[in-house]
Amino acid sequence: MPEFIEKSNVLPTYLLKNKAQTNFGLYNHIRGVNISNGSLSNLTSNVKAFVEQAVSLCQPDQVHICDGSDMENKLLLKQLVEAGTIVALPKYENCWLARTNPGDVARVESKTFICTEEKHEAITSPSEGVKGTLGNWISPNDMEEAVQQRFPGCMKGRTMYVVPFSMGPVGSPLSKIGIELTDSAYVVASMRIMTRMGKSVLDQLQKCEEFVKCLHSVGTPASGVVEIPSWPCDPERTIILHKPAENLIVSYGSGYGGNSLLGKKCFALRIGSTIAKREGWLAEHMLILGITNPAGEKKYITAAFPSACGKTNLAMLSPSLANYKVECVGDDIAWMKFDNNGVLRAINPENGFFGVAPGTSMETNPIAMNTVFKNTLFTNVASTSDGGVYWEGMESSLAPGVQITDWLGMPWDKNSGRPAAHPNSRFCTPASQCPIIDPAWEDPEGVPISAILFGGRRPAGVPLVYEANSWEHGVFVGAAMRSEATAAAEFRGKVIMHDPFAMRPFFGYNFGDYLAHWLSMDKSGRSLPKIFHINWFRKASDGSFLWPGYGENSRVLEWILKRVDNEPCYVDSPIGRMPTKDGLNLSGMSTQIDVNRLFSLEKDFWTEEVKAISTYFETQVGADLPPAVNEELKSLERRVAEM
Ligand code: OXD
Ligand code: MN
Repeated sequence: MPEFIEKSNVLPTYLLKNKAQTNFGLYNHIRGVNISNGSLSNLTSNVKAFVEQAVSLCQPDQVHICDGSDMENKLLLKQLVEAGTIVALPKYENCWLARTNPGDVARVESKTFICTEEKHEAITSPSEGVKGTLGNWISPNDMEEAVQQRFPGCMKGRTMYVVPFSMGPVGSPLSKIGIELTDSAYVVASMRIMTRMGKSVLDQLQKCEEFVKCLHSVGTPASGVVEIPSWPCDPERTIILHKPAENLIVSYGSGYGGNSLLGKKCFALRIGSTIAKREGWLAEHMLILGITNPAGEKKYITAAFPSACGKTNLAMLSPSLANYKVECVGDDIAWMKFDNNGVLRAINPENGFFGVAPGTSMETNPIAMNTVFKNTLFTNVASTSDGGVYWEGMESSLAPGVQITDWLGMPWDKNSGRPAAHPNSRFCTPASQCPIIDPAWEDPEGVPISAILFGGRRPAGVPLVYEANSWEHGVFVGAAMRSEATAAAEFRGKVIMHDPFAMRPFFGYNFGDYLAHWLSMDKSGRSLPKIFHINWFRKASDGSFLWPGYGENSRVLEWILKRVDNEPCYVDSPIGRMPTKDGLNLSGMSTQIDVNRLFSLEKDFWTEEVKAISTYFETQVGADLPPAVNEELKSLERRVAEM
C-alpha cells in the first residue's frame, strides 16, 4: 500500500470522511484521478494525504502539481487566454489583464470566519445588542457543514492545482510553508508572483514537514449557471474559513486576490497571527522600508495603515529631502521576531506586490510605475486601444487618440461619470523588479526594526505625526487607530472606521489577547522600537490637504529617525510627543505649510476622540481589554481634560 494513504491523522475531519474510498495505488493517479503534471513521489506523505482527501471531496478531472517553472507558467497563461480569463497587453512585456465578475471585486469581510472550539478564542464579546466588528467566529460543526454544502464535486470538469509555496525566503528560520489546492489557474499564476512557489518548496518540505493547508475553489453558483465564464465564482455563497488549530484555510466562491491568494491575508496575517502568538513573534499588516540618511546611516521602519491608505507609496518613497534614500523590503505584511540579541527583526513574507492601481502615477509613485509594466498580472483596470492599461491617475501618460475600455469591458471616456478602473483594481507584480528593492529584502535573518508607525486617513483633528510615550502607550495608539473606509473591502462611503493596528479584518484570534501579546513583547534585554502615529491626510476647512504628502513625507521620516537616535527634538503634548517648532525640517518646500493647523490639538476634537475610543473598547472589546491599555486610555482622558 503506498504510504500516502496511511498518514491522514493530520487532516480535518470532513476531509477524513471520504477516506474509505478506493485508492488506485498508481503513482500517476491519485484516487483514480490523473496527475497531469508532476509526480506524487515528490510529495511528502502529509502533503499526499492532504491532496488525496481534497481530490475525494472536490472530484477534479485531473491534478497538476506545480513546479513553478517558466514553462508551466507560459502554459497556464496560454490556457487562461483561451478561456477568456485574461488578455495579453502587447504594449508591455509579459503583462496580462483579468476582468472579474463584477460581483467579485474585493475582500468579503462579512463572509470571513475564524473557527475555534470556543467563540471567545477567536473574537471578543461585544456588548448586548452591539454587532461585533472584530472578526466573525464559526464553530467546527458549522465550518464542516459550510464545506459540505459547497465543496463536494466542486472541481468536476476542472483541474486541481497543487501549489507549494513559501511565505518568506525558502529555508529562512522566519519563513513558513503552505500548500494551496485550487481550481483557478489565475490563482496559480498570481501565487507564482506573490510567493516563492514550486519545486524548491517541495524540496524544503522534505526537511521540515510542517505546512499550512489551503483549499480554494472559485466555485460554481448554486444555480449551476456560470454567467461570465471567463471568471467563474459564486458570490452568493462565498466563504473564507480559517481553522488555527489545524493550520487550515478553506476558501470558496471568489477568485479575487484577497480571498483566493491564500498565502496573503489568510495565511500571512490570520493564521500567521495565531502561529506568531504561539511562537512568540508578530505577524502584522505592515510595510517595511529601509532609510539611509545623508551621513550614510541606515535604519528600517515598519508601518501599519489600513488597506488602500498608501502603504505601497510609502514603501517606495522618493524622498524630497536631499541625500536621503528609501529602499523597499515589503509593502503589505511584516513578520517580526526578536532575535537572541533582543533586536526585532522583520521579513516580508511575500514575493510580490498586490497593489491598488488607481492613484498610482509618475507623480505619486514613480517607483511603482517603473516596477509594474513587465511580468505583471493586472486585475480590473481599464485597457487602452494601444494594448496598455489605464486607471484614474494615469491621465498624463495617455497618448493622444487612444481609446479606453473600462474594467467592465465597456467603451469609456472621461465624461462617462464612472471610473475607468475599479477603485480596488490591482497590479500583481514581482517585488524583485522594484528599482529600489532593498539589498537585504531576502535576508533570511530579517532586517532590524528601529521604529513602528501607525496611521490612517484622518481628515480632521489628528496631527501629522506624534510619538508614543512608551511601549504601552504605543500599543494603545495602535489599538485606537481609526481611518476613513476604503474600497479594499465591501464598505462604502467616507465613514471613519476603527481599524486597530490596521488588522481589524485580519485578526486570527481574540483582539484582547492580541493586545496582551503585543504588551508581552516588552521584556528585559530587548531594544523595543519607538512607536509613532502619522496622518498625511489632515484637511483644512476648505477641504484641501494641509500636507502635500508623497516625497515630502521624508521630512516626517527624518524627524522619526532623529527621535530613534534620541535627539531632544520633541515637546510633550496631551496625545504624545510632537516635533519642536524647528524639529521638523520644512526648508525648501515648494508649498506653504500651515504648521499651526497641521499640528493643532483641539480639546473638543480630542474629547470626542477619547469618547469614541472608550465606547469602542467598552462595546467591542469589553473584559478582554488588557488593563494596561485601559490605563493608557484613562491617562489620555485626564490629559485631554486638562487641555
Ligand atoms: C490588501 C488589503 O489587499 O489590505 O493589501 O486589502
Ligand atoms: Mn493590505
